Amino acid sequence: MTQRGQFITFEGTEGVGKSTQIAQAEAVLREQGIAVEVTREPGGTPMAELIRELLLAPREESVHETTELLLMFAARAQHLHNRILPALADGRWVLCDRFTDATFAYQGGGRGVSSDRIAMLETLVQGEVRPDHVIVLDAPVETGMARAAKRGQLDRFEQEEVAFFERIRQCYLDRVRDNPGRYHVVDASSPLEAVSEQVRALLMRLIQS
Ligand code: Z5A
Repeated sequence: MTQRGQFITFEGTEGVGKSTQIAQAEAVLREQGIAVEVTREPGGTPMAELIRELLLAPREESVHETTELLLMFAARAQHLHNRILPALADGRWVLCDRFTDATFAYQGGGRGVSSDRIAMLETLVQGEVRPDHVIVLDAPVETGMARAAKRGQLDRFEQEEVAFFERIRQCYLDRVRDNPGRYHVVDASSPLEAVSEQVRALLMRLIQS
Protein backbone atom coordinates (compact mmCIF):
# COMPACT_ATOMS: atom_id res chain seq x y z
CA MET A 1 0.00 0.00 0.00
CA THR A 2 1.29 3.51 -0.85
CA GLN A 3 2.37 5.49 2.21
CA ARG A 4 0.47 8.78 2.49
CA GLY A 5 2.60 11.88 1.82
CA GLN A 6 3.19 14.66 4.31
CA PHE A 7 1.18 17.88 4.06
CA ILE A 8 3.43 20.86 4.83
CA THR A 9 2.29 24.48 4.65
CA PHE A 10 4.34 27.68 4.61
CA GLU A 11 2.88 30.74 6.31
CA GLY A 12 3.79 34.27 7.29
CA THR A 13 3.04 37.91 6.56
CA GLU A 14 3.59 39.21 3.06
CA GLY A 15 7.03 39.16 1.49
CA VAL A 16 8.64 37.01 4.20
CA GLY A 17 9.97 34.61 1.55
CA LYS A 18 7.45 31.77 1.38
CA SER A 19 7.65 31.28 -2.40
CA THR A 20 11.45 31.43 -2.30
CA GLN A 21 11.66 28.90 0.54
CA ILE A 22 9.11 26.53 -1.02
CA ALA A 23 11.24 26.34 -4.17
CA GLN A 24 14.28 25.48 -2.02
CA ALA A 25 12.28 22.97 0.05
CA GLU A 26 11.09 21.25 -3.13
CA ALA A 27 14.73 20.83 -4.20
CA VAL A 28 15.69 19.42 -0.77
CA LEU A 29 12.90 16.84 -0.86
CA ARG A 30 13.64 15.81 -4.47
CA GLU A 31 17.33 15.34 -3.53
CA GLN A 32 16.10 12.90 -0.89
CA GLY A 33 14.07 10.98 -3.50
CA ILE A 34 10.70 12.24 -2.27
CA ALA A 35 7.93 12.97 -4.80
CA VAL A 36 6.61 16.51 -4.26
CA GLU A 37 3.59 18.56 -5.28
CA VAL A 38 3.96 22.34 -4.90
CA THR A 39 0.84 24.44 -4.74
CA ARG A 40 -0.63 27.58 -3.21
CA GLU A 41 -3.72 29.19 -1.70
CA PRO A 42 -5.93 30.77 -2.63
CA GLY A 43 -5.57 28.83 -5.87
CA GLY A 44 -4.01 25.55 -6.91
CA THR A 45 -6.66 24.36 -9.41
CA PRO A 46 -8.05 26.22 -12.46
CA MET A 47 -11.28 27.10 -10.67
CA ALA A 48 -9.57 28.02 -7.39
CA GLU A 49 -7.18 30.27 -9.35
CA LEU A 50 -10.22 32.12 -10.76
CA ILE A 51 -11.43 32.67 -7.19
CA ARG A 52 -7.92 33.92 -6.32
CA GLU A 53 -8.18 36.54 -9.07
CA LEU A 54 -11.53 37.69 -7.64
CA LEU A 55 -10.05 37.92 -4.14
CA LEU A 56 -6.80 39.71 -4.96
CA ALA A 57 -7.91 42.26 -7.57
CA PRO A 58 -8.11 45.80 -6.18
CA ARG A 59 -11.68 47.06 -6.71
CA GLU A 60 -13.91 50.06 -6.09
CA GLU A 61 -16.66 47.98 -4.46
CA SER A 62 -15.94 47.18 -0.81
CA VAL A 63 -15.61 43.46 -0.12
CA HIS A 64 -17.62 42.24 2.86
CA GLU A 65 -15.59 40.14 5.32
CA THR A 66 -18.06 37.25 4.97
CA THR A 67 -17.73 37.30 1.18
CA GLU A 68 -13.94 37.18 1.52
CA LEU A 69 -14.12 34.38 4.09
CA LEU A 70 -16.49 32.22 2.03
CA LEU A 71 -14.48 32.71 -1.16
CA MET A 72 -11.29 31.59 0.67
CA PHE A 73 -13.03 28.42 1.78
CA ALA A 74 -14.73 27.85 -1.60
CA ALA A 75 -11.30 27.93 -3.25
CA ARG A 76 -9.95 25.66 -0.49
CA ALA A 77 -12.69 23.05 -0.92
CA GLN A 78 -11.88 22.79 -4.62
CA HIS A 79 -8.13 22.69 -4.03
CA LEU A 80 -8.22 20.24 -1.13
CA HIS A 81 -10.50 17.69 -2.77
CA ASN A 82 -9.24 17.94 -6.35
CA ARG A 83 -5.53 18.31 -5.74
CA ILE A 84 -4.14 18.07 -2.21
CA LEU A 85 -5.87 14.93 -0.98
CA PRO A 86 -5.27 12.95 -4.23
CA ALA A 87 -1.55 13.90 -4.15
CA LEU A 88 -1.20 12.83 -0.49
CA ALA A 89 -3.02 9.55 -1.19
CA ASP A 90 -0.61 8.96 -4.07
CA GLY A 91 2.33 9.26 -1.65
CA ARG A 92 3.50 12.72 -2.71
CA TRP A 93 4.49 15.36 -0.15
CA VAL A 94 2.45 18.52 -0.64
CA LEU A 95 4.17 21.88 -0.07
CA CYS A 96 1.47 24.52 0.06
CA ASP A 97 2.03 28.29 0.08
CA ARG A 98 -0.57 29.22 2.75
CA PHE A 99 -3.59 27.26 3.97
CA THR A 100 -6.20 27.67 6.73
CA ASP A 101 -3.75 29.25 9.19
CA ALA A 102 -3.76 32.19 6.77
CA THR A 103 -7.53 32.45 7.18
CA PHE A 104 -7.21 32.53 10.98
CA ALA A 105 -4.44 35.13 10.63
CA TYR A 106 -5.81 37.38 7.83
CA GLN A 107 -9.60 37.08 8.13
CA GLY A 108 -9.42 36.43 11.90
CA GLY A 109 -6.50 38.52 13.21
CA GLY A 110 -6.51 41.01 10.32
CA ARG A 111 -10.22 41.58 9.64
CA GLY A 112 -11.60 40.60 13.06
CA VAL A 113 -13.75 37.61 12.03
CA SER A 114 -14.30 35.37 15.07
CA SER A 115 -12.21 32.19 15.28
CA ASP A 116 -15.39 30.22 15.96
CA ARG A 117 -16.82 31.13 12.56
CA ILE A 118 -13.56 30.23 10.86
CA ALA A 119 -13.31 26.96 12.78
CA MET A 120 -16.86 26.07 11.73
CA LEU A 121 -15.98 26.47 8.04
CA GLU A 122 -12.67 24.66 8.59
CA THR A 123 -14.60 21.61 9.81
CA LEU A 124 -17.19 21.87 7.03
CA VAL A 125 -14.58 22.02 4.27
CA GLN A 126 -11.76 19.92 5.71
CA GLY A 127 -13.35 17.54 8.20
CA GLU A 128 -10.38 16.32 10.24
CA VAL A 129 -7.73 17.21 7.63
CA ARG A 130 -5.01 19.54 8.94
CA PRO A 131 -1.43 20.15 7.73
CA ASP A 132 1.07 17.70 9.24
CA HIS A 133 3.49 20.58 9.70
CA VAL A 134 3.17 24.36 9.47
CA ILE A 135 6.34 26.36 8.82
CA VAL A 136 5.85 29.97 9.88
CA LEU A 137 8.41 32.34 8.37
CA ASP A 138 8.60 35.23 10.79
CA ALA A 139 10.09 38.66 10.17
CA PRO A 140 9.24 42.24 11.16
CA VAL A 141 6.30 43.41 9.06
CA GLU A 142 8.30 46.28 7.55
CA THR A 143 10.97 43.86 6.32
CA GLY A 144 8.45 41.77 4.37
CA MET A 145 6.59 44.83 3.07
CA ALA A 146 9.83 46.34 1.77
CA ARG A 147 10.71 43.09 -0.02
CA ALA A 148 7.20 42.77 -1.53
CA ALA A 149 7.08 46.45 -2.57
CA LYS A 150 9.97 45.88 -4.98
CA ARG A 151 7.54 43.85 -7.13
CA GLY A 152 5.52 46.93 -8.13
CA GLN A 153 1.69 46.95 -8.23
CA LEU A 154 0.07 45.99 -4.91
CA ASP A 155 -2.88 43.57 -4.68
CA ARG A 156 -5.99 44.18 -2.50
CA PHE A 157 -4.31 42.70 0.61
CA GLU A 158 -0.95 44.35 0.07
CA GLN A 159 -2.69 47.76 0.13
CA GLU A 160 -3.56 47.32 3.84
CA GLU A 161 -1.74 49.32 6.52
CA VAL A 162 1.11 48.12 8.77
CA ALA A 163 -1.23 47.60 11.78
CA PHE A 164 -3.24 45.01 9.77
CA PHE A 165 -0.07 42.97 9.14
CA GLU A 166 1.09 43.39 12.76
CA ARG A 167 -2.17 41.74 13.93
CA ILE A 168 -1.61 38.94 11.41
CA ARG A 169 1.96 38.36 12.56
CA GLN A 170 0.80 38.19 16.18
CA CYS A 171 -1.94 35.73 15.28
CA TYR A 172 0.61 33.42 13.60
CA LEU A 173 2.90 33.61 16.65
CA ASP A 174 -0.05 32.83 18.96
CA ARG A 175 -0.92 29.76 16.87
CA VAL A 176 2.70 28.58 17.06
CA ARG A 177 2.67 29.00 20.84
CA ASP A 178 -0.62 27.09 21.15
CA ASN A 179 0.42 24.18 18.89
CA PRO A 180 4.00 23.20 19.71
CA GLY A 181 5.23 20.20 17.73
CA ARG A 182 3.20 20.74 14.57
CA TYR A 183 4.17 24.42 14.12
CA HIS A 184 7.74 25.57 13.48
CA VAL A 185 8.99 29.17 13.42
CA VAL A 186 11.85 30.15 11.14
CA ASP A 187 13.58 33.52 11.52
CA ALA A 188 12.96 34.96 8.06
CA SER A 189 14.68 38.27 8.75
CA SER A 190 18.11 36.65 8.23
CA PRO A 191 19.90 36.66 4.86
CA LEU A 192 18.44 34.24 2.31
CA GLU A 193 21.10 31.54 2.74
CA ALA A 194 20.61 31.46 6.53
CA VAL A 195 16.82 31.14 6.18
CA SER A 196 17.21 28.35 3.61
CA GLU A 197 19.60 26.54 5.96
CA GLN A 198 17.03 26.66 8.79
CA VAL A 199 14.33 25.29 6.47
CA ARG A 200 16.63 22.54 5.16
CA ALA A 201 17.55 21.45 8.72
CA LEU A 202 13.88 21.35 9.68
CA LEU A 203 12.91 19.30 6.63
CA MET A 204 15.72 16.82 7.25
CA ARG A 205 14.36 16.35 10.79
CA LEU A 206 10.85 15.77 9.42
CA ILE A 207 12.11 13.27 6.84
CA GLN A 208 13.96 11.32 9.53
CA SER A 209 11.11 11.37 12.05
N1 Z5A B 1 -4.96 35.15 2.08
C1 Z5A B 1 -5.95 35.36 3.03
O1 Z5A B 1 -6.28 36.51 3.35
N2 Z5A B 1 -6.56 34.29 3.61
C2 Z5A B 1 -6.26 33.01 3.27
O2 Z5A B 1 -6.87 32.07 3.80
C3 Z5A B 1 -5.23 32.81 2.28
C4 Z5A B 1 -4.61 33.90 1.72
C5 Z5A B 1 -4.88 31.41 1.88
C6 Z5A B 1 -2.20 36.12 -1.42
O3 Z5A B 1 -1.22 35.34 -0.80
C7 Z5A B 1 -3.01 36.85 -0.38
O4 Z5A B 1 -4.09 36.04 0.08
C8 Z5A B 1 -2.18 37.17 0.82
C9 Z5A B 1 -3.00 36.69 2.02
C10 Z5A B 1 -4.32 36.32 1.45
N3 Z5A B 1 -1.99 38.55 0.85
N4 Z5A B 1 -1.10 39.20 1.36
N5 Z5A B 1 -0.40 39.97 1.71
P1 Z5A B 1 0.24 35.17 -1.39
O5 Z5A B 1 0.92 34.19 -0.51
O6 Z5A B 1 0.19 34.88 -2.82
O7 Z5A B 1 0.84 36.65 -1.25
P2 Z5A B 1 1.95 37.18 -0.35
O8 Z5A B 1 1.91 36.78 1.05
O9 Z5A B 1 1.86 38.60 -0.62
O10 Z5A B 1 3.21 36.43 -0.87
P3 Z5A B 1 4.43 37.10 -1.45
O11 Z5A B 1 4.39 38.57 -1.38
O12 Z5A B 1 4.58 36.48 -2.80
O13 Z5A B 1 5.57 36.77 -0.48
P4 Z5A B 1 6.46 35.54 -0.20
O14 Z5A B 1 6.13 34.39 -1.09
O15 Z5A B 1 6.42 35.31 1.23
O16 Z5A B 1 7.89 36.09 -0.57
P5 Z5A B 1 8.85 35.79 -1.83
O17 Z5A B 1 8.13 36.08 -3.13
O18 Z5A B 1 9.52 34.50 -1.67
O19 Z5A B 1 9.95 36.90 -1.55
C11 Z5A B 1 9.67 38.28 -1.71
C12 Z5A B 1 10.96 39.01 -2.16
O20 Z5A B 1 11.90 38.99 -1.11
C13 Z5A B 1 11.64 38.34 -3.35
O21 Z5A B 1 12.21 39.35 -4.15
C14 Z5A B 1 12.75 37.51 -2.72
O22 Z5A B 1 13.85 37.31 -3.55
C15 Z5A B 1 13.11 38.35 -1.52
N6 Z5A B 1 13.57 37.55 -0.36
C16 Z5A B 1 13.08 36.38 0.09
N7 Z5A B 1 13.74 35.97 1.20
C17 Z5A B 1 14.67 36.93 1.45
C18 Z5A B 1 15.67 37.07 2.48
N8 Z5A B 1 15.82 36.17 3.46
N9 Z5A B 1 16.43 38.17 2.45
C19 Z5A B 1 16.26 39.10 1.46
N10 Z5A B 1 15.37 39.02 0.46
C20 Z5A B 1 14.57 37.94 0.46
